[in-house]
Amino acid sequence: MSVNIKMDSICKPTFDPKEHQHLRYNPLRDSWVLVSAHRMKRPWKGQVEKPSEDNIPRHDPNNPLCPGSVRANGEVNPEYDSTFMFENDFPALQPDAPDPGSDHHPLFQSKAARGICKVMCFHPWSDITLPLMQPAEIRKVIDKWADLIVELGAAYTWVQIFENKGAMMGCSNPHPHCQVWASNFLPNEPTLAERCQRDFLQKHGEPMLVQYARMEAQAQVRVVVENEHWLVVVPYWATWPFQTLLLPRRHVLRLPELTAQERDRAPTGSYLKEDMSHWQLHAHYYPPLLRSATIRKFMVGYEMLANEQRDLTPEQAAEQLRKLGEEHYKVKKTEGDGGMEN
Ligand code: H2U
Repeated sequence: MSVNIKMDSICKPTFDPKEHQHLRYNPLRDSWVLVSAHRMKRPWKGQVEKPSEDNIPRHDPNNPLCPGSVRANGEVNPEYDSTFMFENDFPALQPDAPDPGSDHHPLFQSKAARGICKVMCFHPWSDITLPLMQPAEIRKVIDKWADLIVELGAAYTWVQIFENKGAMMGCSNPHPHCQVWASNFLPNEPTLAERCQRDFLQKHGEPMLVQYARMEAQAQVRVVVENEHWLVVVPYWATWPFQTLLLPRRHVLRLPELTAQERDRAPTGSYLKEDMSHWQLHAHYYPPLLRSATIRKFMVGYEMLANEQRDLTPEQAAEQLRKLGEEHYKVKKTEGDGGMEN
């Protein structure tokens, strides 16, 4: 017997998350992700993306999101000098779609989906993105988001604010903008996050993401950047290699509750009418990258058919992101010629 124990301890190396695959639990989705960091060692023979476009004109009269341009529906945009919002001319959700009725076979169910889709331009220039905008300009965007949550949240169950950024992620237009889709139903992801956070509060007596932010702030292993009010971490359960989660340090249900100071750096939000003390405002960032700005992560065979999987640990990703520093890559590039005119 004693020989066997000895053999065991000789043969089995101690667990190292960077070397040994393991599963991690995502408490917001009640699902597991397979972490196999040793796969980063494999040589890359796959697709290499083109670097993102650098020569975007500041103003293009043919771009329907620019000030003064004509949009697809024939309307002319005002000569806006800050944010600008309009109803999406190709909305996925409309307020008045007819009800398909509810008398359906269990295998062929459908129900009414109603809502509204808006597009919000962040800035009059096409060659700028949120990280390159001035804090006062970003603050206007955040205030507008908070107003939208109040306005649309009064009529709709869920208001989703999102930015599809870059051609790699299907963004149809380089002009800095986000979309806002408000729906009369709770979409799948918020439904999961809602149930998981409600259950967590019941079981553990504290909102999940409030406890999580505190523990990550203490551990300082997955924190990418933090300030007095906010924390950005690569979540313990991240699926995308460089996925990050933005969390307030205090308990905040919704975007409109943020103080002026907090709004100087804040994300999107949620709006539900019932008791939501289990909920915590948070924003997800899902860069589609695997190893660098030009090698992307494809969610394919195993991820589609079996389980989400990642190739480096969240701790390694956080370390890489921390090392990048705060200077925007475009500012670095143009340092020689005076940096971005902004
Ligand atoms: P994306 O780049 O994330 O696709 O967003 C641009 C949105 O702008 C897109 O949803 C809308 C598209 O429908 N749009 C208009 O509503 N009118 C236009 O004239 C051009 C684009």
